[in-house]
Amino acid sequence: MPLTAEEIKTMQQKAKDIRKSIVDITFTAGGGHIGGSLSQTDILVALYYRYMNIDPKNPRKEDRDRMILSKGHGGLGWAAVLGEKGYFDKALLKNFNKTGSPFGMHLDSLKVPGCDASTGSLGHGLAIAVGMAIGAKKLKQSWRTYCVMGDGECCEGSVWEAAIIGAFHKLDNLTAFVDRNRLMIDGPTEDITQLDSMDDKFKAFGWEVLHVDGHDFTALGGAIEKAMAIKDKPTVIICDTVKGKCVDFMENEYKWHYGGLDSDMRDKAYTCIDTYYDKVGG
Ligand SMILES: Cc1ncc(C[n+]2csc(CCOP(=O)(O)OP(=O)(O)O)c2C)c(N)n1
Repeated sequence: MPLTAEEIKTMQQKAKDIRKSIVDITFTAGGGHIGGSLSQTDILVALYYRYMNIDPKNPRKEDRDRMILSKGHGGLGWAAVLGEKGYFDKALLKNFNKTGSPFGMHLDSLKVPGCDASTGSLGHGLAIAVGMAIGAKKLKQSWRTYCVMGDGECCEGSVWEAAIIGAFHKLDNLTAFVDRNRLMIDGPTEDITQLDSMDDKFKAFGWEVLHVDGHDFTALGGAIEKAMAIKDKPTVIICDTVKGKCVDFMENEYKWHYGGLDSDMRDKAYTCIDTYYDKVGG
């Protein structure tokens, strides 16, 4: 069922709160992967606030849908989502990446409720997700596996090995996302190594490919629902996004892949987020 106007409004509000939380964590932690955390936010909000079968009070419930953040450096942004969803007390995020905190820069599945797999070394999440999806099929379980990758991450050959296996096993219970913000750690993806046409590449590997605006909840929701109905192959949703989304001095600047904020920059970032959501609602 398409998302209602009310659902979209709620998602915009959540995305706004989560983006502010990302700014806040980056400020208190003294630095973090803020650009990619801001680009992935709407994908995660759509999944966590509408589509995933989860219970934050029972994070290991057996029939839960699984989420692998393959671009593990987005852990800061993922923690903001998990905190907002109530997997743990949000106040814990004040100590993000500090000694004794459960949160390192990359989330640890043994320490962070809601984190199904520890990631950070790029190129491994899709293989983990493929394994989980094969497991669900073997156990005749109906839960789904979701995997969010970075576009720069797709330079890793292991992504494509996993893609081959996913298609071979006809994993229609697996939906992958590519956060296609077109920037990696040190510049534009197309200047460093050509990834276009990513659609054609995944198609050639036997995947269903959907391509959407990764900041448009209606489009994201439509694609996620379509993927659930596809039979006999996995789906990848390539999401056109903006690195640093909502913070004007970070948008499309690869230098904001990782950075720190002083209190002036933090306040400017809050203002940018407020201005954006005043326009789009939320
Ligand atoms: C195997 C591996 N090599 C290098 C790195 C260092 N690294 C961290 S983030 C990053 C760039 C990733 O770019 P992208 O996937 O596009 O991430 P996004 O723009 O979505 O943040 C790199 C090279 C790593 N984490 N793992």
